[in-house]
Amino acid sequence: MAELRRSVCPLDCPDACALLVAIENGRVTRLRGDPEHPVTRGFVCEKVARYADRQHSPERLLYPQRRIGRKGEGRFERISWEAALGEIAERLNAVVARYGSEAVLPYSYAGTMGIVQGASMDRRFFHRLGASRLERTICSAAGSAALSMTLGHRYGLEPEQFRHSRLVLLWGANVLGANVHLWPFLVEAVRRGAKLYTIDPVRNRTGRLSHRHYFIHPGSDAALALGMMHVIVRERLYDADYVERYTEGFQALRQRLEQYPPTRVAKLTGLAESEIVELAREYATRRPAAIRLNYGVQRNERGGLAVRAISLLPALVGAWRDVGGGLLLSTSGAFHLDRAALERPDLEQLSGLGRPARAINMVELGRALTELRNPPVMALFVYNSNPAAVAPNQNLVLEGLRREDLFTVVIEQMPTDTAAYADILLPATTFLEHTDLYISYGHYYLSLARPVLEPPGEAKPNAEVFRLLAARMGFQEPCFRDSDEDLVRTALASGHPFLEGISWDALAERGWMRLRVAPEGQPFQPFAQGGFGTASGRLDFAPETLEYAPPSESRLGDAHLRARYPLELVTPKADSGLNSSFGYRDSVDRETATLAMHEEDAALRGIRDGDRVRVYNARGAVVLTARVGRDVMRGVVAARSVRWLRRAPDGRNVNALTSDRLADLGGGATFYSCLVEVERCSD
Ligand SMILES: Nc1nc2c(c(=O)[nH]1)N[C@H]1C(S)=C(S)[C@@H](COP(=O)(O)OP(=O)(O)OC[C@H]3O[C@@H](n4cnc5c(=O)[nH]c(N)nc54)[C@H](O)[C@@H]3O)O[C@H]1N2
Ligand SMILES: Nc1nc2c(c(=O)[nH]1)N[C@H]1C(S)=C(S)[C@@H](COP(=O)(O)OP(=O)(O)OC[C@H]3O[C@@H](n4cnc5c(=O)[nH]c(N)nc54)[C@H](O)[C@@H]3O)O[C@H]1N2
Ligand SMILES: [Mo]
Repeated sequence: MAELRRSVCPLDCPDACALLVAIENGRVTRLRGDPEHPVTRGFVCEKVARYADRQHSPERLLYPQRRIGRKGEGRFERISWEAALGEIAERLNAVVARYGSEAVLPYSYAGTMGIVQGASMDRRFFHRLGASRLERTICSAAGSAALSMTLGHRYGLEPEQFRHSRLVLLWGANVLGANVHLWPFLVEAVRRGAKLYTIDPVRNRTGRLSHRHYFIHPGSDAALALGMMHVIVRERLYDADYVERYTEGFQALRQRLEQYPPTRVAKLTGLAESEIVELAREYATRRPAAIRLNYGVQRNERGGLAVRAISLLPALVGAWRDVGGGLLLSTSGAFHLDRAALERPDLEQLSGLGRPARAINMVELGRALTELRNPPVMALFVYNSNPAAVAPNQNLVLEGLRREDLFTVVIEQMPTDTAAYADILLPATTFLEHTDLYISYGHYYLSLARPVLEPPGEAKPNAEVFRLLAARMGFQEPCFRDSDEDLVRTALASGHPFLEGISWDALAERGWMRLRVAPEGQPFQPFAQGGFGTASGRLDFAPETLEYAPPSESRLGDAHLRARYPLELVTPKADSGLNSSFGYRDSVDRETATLAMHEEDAALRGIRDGDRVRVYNARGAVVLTARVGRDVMRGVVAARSVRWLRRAPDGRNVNALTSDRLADLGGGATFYSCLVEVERCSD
């Protein structure tokens, strides 16, 4: 008889689903969505429904191992936890003694979204050690910074309220692929007469199901938003009352907008003039109007500005007033956990460094490993991430990982491309085997998951690994003895009103709870009456910052570069994958092995559908299979990410092409500002 247990999907996805897991004889037999959860609504995506293949995979890492082959080769011998921890402590001590504590670099991202296994004991450990601090910028940094500047809060329209919208702009948002639990609300809205428009350089499944698709050149969204504002102001379609009451800088904005007439914006974005005008009119007059903005728009050199400009639109037209109006990029800023108590940055004072540790931007990992001095990075500690596959400028990253004098520890569940470079490889538990607390960046529910299975072999939760290591390093502070439950209780004790009534006990009983963002049963309307989190409480149009220029790496950018590499490459998320987490599956490998090309661009190069093509630029090259058609705009090529290197015949994925240049805000990544050329493979 199968037993049904509660859990929570830990993956890096806005949906943070509440799960019901059927278990029989210690194995997962079925995994489905909690029908009572207002956003999960009883279903899970296809990739998680199949999670048992990962949970019970014969490839799972079960024991600590020591490298015996060359770096990258993936040959290891089994060792005990005792030996592994002893060796790590010894090597870390040696590095610290010779080079100083900043020669140690942690590298982690969102393999799990859980705060216990993702950002608690690990952070304490590295702060206490005085390691270099990692700036976790690879995904959303530019957009987050922009949202903080503009709205002052990193949250927005509640997903459940999209059902009341009458116009929804899906702006750089592949909802069906990467945020599927918003879809039922959109379907409901459409049934009531809503229009659904997509704005994207790629027409994906979501675009094909929308009423209208606007192709836009990567990195030009700020120009489109400014062009729409130009039309809205010129035609007096803005909400003068909202603007007057809750914003500032409008008069200067008017002047700034004169620079963005539709004629100019059409050239910058690739939309037709008439499309810009119509879109602006419709956006300003159909109410409620919602924008689902996703991080696709900000993974480029002008990504910060794009999010800044787009997030001004709802204030200009007063969309925040309506239930079902406004904008959603992220909800994560509403989860006011006590991060300082969890991560204890104050422990750095005990490290002997005598000043704040230096910060290293994770986007620049390749440079950090190959160019950084005083001190160089001599020990790298990777967990919850797979940088060999996901980080940009891959050839430089791999060069760094190959360094013989670099001591690398990787904590992993699976034999990833990064794991193959480890000196010591440690086995991690999955979300079904450990405790964690989960926030969401797509809704307002907080969830707790307890273990539902025993860990296989000798796998351990990240927090436990860092507890053991802290003891080995002689860190005496009591905080290194906190249990996972202690950590969750600490996180919840911030005293913020949104967390009122949410406790370990309540969560342990129910599994998930809505934040107290609004009274029960009532919609959360964050900015209906202003209430922006800015210093003045008003939204500042700050027009002096709204100066758009095309990305240097784009068809209108650096002339020398675009002459050699005329095509703009975007590498958005695979529908079947989750970054590189399911890269072992054939379905993911197939989806990430193709390059979508416009038929005219293909014809110019003698490329036909199904041809093997070499995509290249000055940073590297990768071989993919061409899919020729009209799903991307002319001048743009698109490949889904992220493929496992060891499954690719040439041992590289699209990140061999992508740039480690930083975005205009927040030190964000610019994966989608990437010029390439494509040629047919000769054989
Ligand atoms: N199935 C699946 N789901 C996922 C993930 C996954 O890998 N697979 N990854 C998760 C992660 S890490 C994240 S951050 C989230 C959010 O993920 P997002 O960042 O929103 O997803 P992407 O697919 O990268 O980008 C969304 C869309 O933006 C488009 N785009 C790219 N450049 C531009 C541009 O300059 N302008 C405009 N308008 N559009 C552009 C892409 O073509 C794509 O359709 O999704 C999560 N969910
Ligand atoms: N070309 C291109 N590159 C991209 C992107 C893109 O759109 N295009 N997207 C970027 C974005 S948005 C993101 S967020 C990053 C994602 O980059 P990462 O956060 O590195 O995501 P994953 O590739 O899914 O790797 C997560 C790893 O963590 C492991 N893991 C999961 N749970 C645990 C755990 O509890 N403990 C330990 N120790 N390990 C665990 C998984 O097995 C997996 O190998 O990739 C970026 N890279
Ligand atoms: Mo991400």
